[in-house]
Amino acid sequence: ENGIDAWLRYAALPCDARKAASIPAGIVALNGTETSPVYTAGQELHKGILGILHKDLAVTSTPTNGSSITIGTVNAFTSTGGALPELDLKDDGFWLSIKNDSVQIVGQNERGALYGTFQYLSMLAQGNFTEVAYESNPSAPIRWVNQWDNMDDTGTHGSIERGYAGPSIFFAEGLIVEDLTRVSQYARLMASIGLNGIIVNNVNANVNLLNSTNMAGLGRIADAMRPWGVRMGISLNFDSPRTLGKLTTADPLDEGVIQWWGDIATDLHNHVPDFAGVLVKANSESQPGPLTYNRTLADGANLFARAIKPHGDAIVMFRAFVYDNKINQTNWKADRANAAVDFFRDLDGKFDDNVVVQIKYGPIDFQVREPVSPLFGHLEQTGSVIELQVTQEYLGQQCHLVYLPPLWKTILNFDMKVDNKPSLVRDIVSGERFNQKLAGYAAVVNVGTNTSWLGSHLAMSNFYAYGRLAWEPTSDDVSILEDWTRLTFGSDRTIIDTITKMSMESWPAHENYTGNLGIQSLTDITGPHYGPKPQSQDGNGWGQWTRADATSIGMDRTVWNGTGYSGQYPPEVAAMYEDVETTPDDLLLWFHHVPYTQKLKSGKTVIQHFYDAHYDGAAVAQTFPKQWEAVKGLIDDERYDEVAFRLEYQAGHALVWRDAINNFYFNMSSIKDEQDRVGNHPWRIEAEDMELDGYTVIQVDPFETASGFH
Ligand code: BDP
Repeated sequence: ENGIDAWLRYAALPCDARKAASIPAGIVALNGTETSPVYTAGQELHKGILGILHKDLAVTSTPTNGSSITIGTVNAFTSTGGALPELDLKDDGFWLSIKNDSVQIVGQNERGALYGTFQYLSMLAQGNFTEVAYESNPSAPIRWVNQWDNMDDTGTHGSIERGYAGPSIFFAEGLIVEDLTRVSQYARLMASIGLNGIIVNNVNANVNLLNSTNMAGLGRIADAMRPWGVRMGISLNFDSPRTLGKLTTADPLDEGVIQWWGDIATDLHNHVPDFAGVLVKANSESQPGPLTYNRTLADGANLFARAIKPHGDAIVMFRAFVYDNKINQTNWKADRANAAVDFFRDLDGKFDDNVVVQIKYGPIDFQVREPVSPLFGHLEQTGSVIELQVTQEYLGQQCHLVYLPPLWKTILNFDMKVDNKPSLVRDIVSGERFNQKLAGYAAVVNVGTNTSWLGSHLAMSNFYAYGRLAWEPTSDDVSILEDWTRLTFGSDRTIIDTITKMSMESWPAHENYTGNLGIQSLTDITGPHYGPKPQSQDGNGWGQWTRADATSIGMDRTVWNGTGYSGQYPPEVAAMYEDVETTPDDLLLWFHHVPYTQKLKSGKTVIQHFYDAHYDGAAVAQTFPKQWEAVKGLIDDERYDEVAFRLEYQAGHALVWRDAINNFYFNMSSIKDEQDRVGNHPWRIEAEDMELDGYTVIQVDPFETASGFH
């Protein structure tokens, strides 16, 4: 059990359950073309039933009136004489009916039929044989993943920006790898959770992806993913006409540039006829963009939109993550969080109809706690896509267990109250609130060659849940987790209860021991984004800025006295954040600069809350290894040991976090912990008091994380 099949293991049900199960006699997939998703669905069903029930069903493409599982599109069903009820299916939606010895899996399109098949298989794998008859439609048309894979020119495999599971499954030595087995396995995982598109290369894009060898390689990637209904797109580098095309400019209004991108689009379309679209990061973190040529971001987006328009329904995902990392933070009014709305507010209505704006869930960057990006309330004439992050860049990089759906749901369920009308983020990104045809979800996933995909078995629950939530954002985060657990580790109640309890405790615990009250992940911001380094948050353009000094802490983002950020929300929400009294405690320091002695709604002071929360969070992490022991012997040793190792590490690292942050603020504020714990661990055996072989003493940065600080 090395994790390669993730939640698609199709492990055999117990013998009694297998014997009791009644299943139709054969499989009919109403498309015999090997590259079609319906064909794929038939093969997958065969494989799954063989694994789960040890039954070897024949697969044909000829319809039958006898006992069968029939898979196909609405059209294929009706044209072969199949009787269907009145259906109201959206693109990618499906109808699933299980009755006696007849199972019907009907997709609005081929992809939908495949999704319905995976749904059926998920039931079988969980030992669920109930009769059902229902329709299921995705909440939004765009449900994509973003890979941040590099095309490094050297080395055997491409590296992955913020990837923690080894090198790329797509690229090596500046080219697309020959063996795309892992790519098609990845597409299979995506399809099983309803994901329909992928951007394969880093947003910090390498122009060499567009050379002729790689164009052909892109065609091969698309071929590998197409049978799973996954469409491929790429990130583009705005400067390509200059750097690759040797033009003198990349100005989006220049005729030569327009022509150059038009040719590229034609070339792409020739290799990938069902090309999904392009993702563009422009004028951000030193990436080139239209602002360099005094053009608007909309001019930049429309350049690509017009280039791809003649070739099918491909789209431009233009990223709202545009900010100046050289911003001068000594200016009290400067605020990186303002950037997205500042840049995009006036552009609504200026984008072509095949452009969507991809917005990170918070205004900064995937922090452990952020308010919802106010930009979701500003784009009424352009579709919005929410960008989430499965790869745990700031949240322990898969060395810490952090189950993310509770965080995501906090964002998706937030009501922006645009025009005083209910405006939940999930209804904005479904396209419903502003009546947008194109809208949806993107998540930075960054799987690598490691057989566990993400480098950690438990982290895969986040990937699984991402797909499930993009399909249906009101789904319950615990039941998603329970499904995942049953499929990944088995149905034993102890396994389910253990994983559920730890996972549901994990985000609050992580927030507690890393940075609470909206002060964000106090990590090493200019370096690897790993481990505590609160002092790196201020004094540079990348940081989150805590404005901590000897007496007070927090960013004043009010309109009346601060950076004005709270005024970017619709009036009701803005009023809530503007006032320190109505700002929820968990975002207090995001919006307000207050004394360490400020009382919270709990009655505690800010500084005492810091101390207590860090102790509480670390204490929870201490219980994880012990909790995990409950599943020993109930799951395979290989995955048991790998998870145990990580949880043990997390327990230790949570202590490092706790003490580093607490010591840092104790030093800064000189306010003692009421319980006198901070800086006071008489029972601890310090490394320098021990005699150890084979170790050298090194300087640890930041010094608060080092042993012997006191
Ligand atoms: C930050 C990452 C950086 C990405 C950037 C982005 O640290 O590696 O390039 O976001 O999303 O989270 O463009």
